[in-house]
Amino acid sequence: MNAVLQPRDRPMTIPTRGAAPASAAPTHPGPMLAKPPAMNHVKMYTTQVCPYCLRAKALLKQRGVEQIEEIRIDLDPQQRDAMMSLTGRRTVPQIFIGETHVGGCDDLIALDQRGGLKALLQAA
Ligand SMILES: N[C@@H](CCC(=O)N[C@@H](CS)C(=O)NCC(=O)O)C(=O)O
Repeated sequence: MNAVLQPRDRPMTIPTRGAAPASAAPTHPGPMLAKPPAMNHVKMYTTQVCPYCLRAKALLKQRGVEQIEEIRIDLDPQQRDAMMSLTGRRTVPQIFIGETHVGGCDDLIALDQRGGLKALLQAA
């Protein structure tokens, strides 16, 4: 029995190294370009001269917070009253992350040390 050799019906393609065609480019950004997760809004009642406020802001910045809504109660007595009725406290800073009243600088540091700050900063 003779074997019948069939001609190839289409040219054989040989994979080559080098640049992939543009159509093969990925349509999603790589991990380096991925958007960071959204963060909860941070609001802080402060005064101009306040080492605890500076400490709290520095810690929040270290944890990735880029924007803090700062309410200067030394410039606005009505905001001081609002802060006291919202928090029951008279010292600054008073820090809110999203809807949560964290408290002052010591409370923020304690929350961070028990591992809760990052989670609270992550928007739901
Ligand atoms: N333990 C508080 C201390 C805050 C504090 O003493 N803040 C000062 C300003 S740096 C303040 O508000 N002093 C005014 C007062 O005691 O009435 C914290 O960690 O936030």
